[in-house]
Amino acid sequence: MLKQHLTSILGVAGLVVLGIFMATSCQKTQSVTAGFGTDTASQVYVAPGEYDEFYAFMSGGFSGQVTVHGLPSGRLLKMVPVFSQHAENGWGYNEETKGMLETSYGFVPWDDSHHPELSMTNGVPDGRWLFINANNTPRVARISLSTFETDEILEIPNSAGNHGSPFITPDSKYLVASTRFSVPIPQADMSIEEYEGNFKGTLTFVRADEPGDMRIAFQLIVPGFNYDLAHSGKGPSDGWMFFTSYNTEQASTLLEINASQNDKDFIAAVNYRRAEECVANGASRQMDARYMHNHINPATRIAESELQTSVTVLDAGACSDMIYFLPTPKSPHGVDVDPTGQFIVGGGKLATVIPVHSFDKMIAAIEAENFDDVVEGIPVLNYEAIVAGEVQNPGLGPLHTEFDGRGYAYTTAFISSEVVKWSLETFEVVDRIPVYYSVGHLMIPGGDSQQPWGKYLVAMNKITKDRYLPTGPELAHSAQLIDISGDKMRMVLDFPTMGEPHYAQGIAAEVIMDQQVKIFPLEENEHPWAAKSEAETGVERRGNEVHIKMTSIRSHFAPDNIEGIKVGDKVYIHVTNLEQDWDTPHGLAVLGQNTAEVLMMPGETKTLVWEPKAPGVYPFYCTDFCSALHQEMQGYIRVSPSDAITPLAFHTGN
Ligand code: K7E
Ligand code: CUA
Repeated sequence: MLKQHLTSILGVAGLVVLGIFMATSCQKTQSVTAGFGTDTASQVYVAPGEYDEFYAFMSGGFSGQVTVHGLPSGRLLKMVPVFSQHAENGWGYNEETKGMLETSYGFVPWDDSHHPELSMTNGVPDGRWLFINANNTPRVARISLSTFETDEILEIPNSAGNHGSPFITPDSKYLVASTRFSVPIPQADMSIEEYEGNFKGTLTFVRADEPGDMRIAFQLIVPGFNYDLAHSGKGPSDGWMFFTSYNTEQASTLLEINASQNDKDFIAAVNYRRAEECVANGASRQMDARYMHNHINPATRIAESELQTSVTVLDAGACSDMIYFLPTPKSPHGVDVDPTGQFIVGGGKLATVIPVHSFDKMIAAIEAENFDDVVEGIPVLNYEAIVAGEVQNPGLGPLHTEFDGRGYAYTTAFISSEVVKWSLETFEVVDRIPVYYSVGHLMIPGGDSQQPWGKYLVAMNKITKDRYLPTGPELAHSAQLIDISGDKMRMVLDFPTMGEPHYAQGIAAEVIMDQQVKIFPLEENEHPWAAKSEAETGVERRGNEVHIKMTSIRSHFAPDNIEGIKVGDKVYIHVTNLEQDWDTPHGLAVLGQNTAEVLMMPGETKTLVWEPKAPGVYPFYCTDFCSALHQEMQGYIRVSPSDAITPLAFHTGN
């Protein structure tokens, strides 16, 4: 993304300018750090044993995952695997979770995740779920905030680069997914030169409020621009969704120049209740499409994948009064709606101002049919008629805006490496603070909702340079915590992050800390190979497949001595963790296995597949230091030649 941003925002000449700018920025570090005193230190200090006030969910960017940090300390609490295999707990490696990474393209072990999004009730983050997008192979995922585990992934068909996603409505009914790249829809072998008019974009509305049952309500087929980001309306603008677009030039090559021609691109304003009506009235059509829906069955805790074969599409021209283009300077990136729902802020990355559209004026312009143009059946509203104001001197390269709930907006400026604070009343900049360096998104807990917790702001920077001890060519990305509780912003902490966090979301810890699942009740475990007591353990041969039903409890496995396995066998070791105490996982690993460990939470069954290659005696052991006798938690499996007649035998104890 950095490279995209750099080239798209700056072009080659601009990169040179940025280089000079960064050199000067770097010199500022000294004076800034010099201003830190004990007040600042105590503000972010969370004493041993104490809890942070906020959870921050940071996207893992090209790691494909999500990390959870505490604020204000910045401490890393957890990494939640989502779109990428994660050897630490076997996510995407073991039999139970492999299915979560199935797509219409087959098994995909990686993705690039940008935007975490908390579920909301009445426009306020409610702590039920976190959603996140996969950019490369278009998907959206649901993470439960009771288990901090991914339990559902839906692929998005007719999309290519699921960037503008998964922004959610105030009631969590829908999340959206807009395609960054326009492509032929349906896909077709076509000359790239035939882009204009033939390539299309899609804006997808996914039903999100029923866990385990995410599904596509409808997809809008829209002109072949690049759709970038989105945000839902709220309050008066509830029922509308706003999507930025760039490359309204419909260029297919050298976009840094060719997609930077128009002074204004568009924010697409979609009245999705009108879209619902059109679908209900039969204006939509069913289209063949292949996409996967994966979810973890809560009873077995095994991923179930289902290929979907049809999607409801609605051509923008087939539904009047549904979609309007708001002209917005220039190649806008973020679109953010203030807590009152009245102002729609465009992050025009090549613009010299921050355009702020008024929702009321937009409605008035629609009613007055104050249109400048019609593009592929979509009215383009008159800019002067809808703009509430333009923030002057907002910094160079404005990208993203969040809000404090006290009448101020905060916008990141990528090129000038700063956060600017401006008034939603006067549209004047009231404060600015340098950040280090090249900030992308920013996050205020609840800062895109109707009720921000307007105490802290996290700037997520693309370039780290001299902020930490150097670690070779690749440096950790840098997040910076800014206190926004007073008139003046104050930088209070740097903390490194994983992958490349684009966006993040935050929520008061008290909203979710008491809903945590501590164990999975054994009696509710419906895994077909669960052993709910040591009496239920055993070994079963089915031709070349051997299934071992094993249990783990501090501090032994049962069985822990197994014989009768042969070279050429495919051995499924199903381990049920019999513990029913919080924070007592066990792990399992076997010498020479070609996969990751499995890590079983209390009450859960996980399956490790092992195909022994040569005769011998193979130890296995518990990988998670679970008790004083953890190091005793081990066993042996004897492997005989393929033609041996070693009988199947297993035991624990003598
Ligand atoms: Cu990097 Cu939201 Cu993908 Cu902006 S995005 S920074
Ligand atoms: Cu079980 Cu270590």
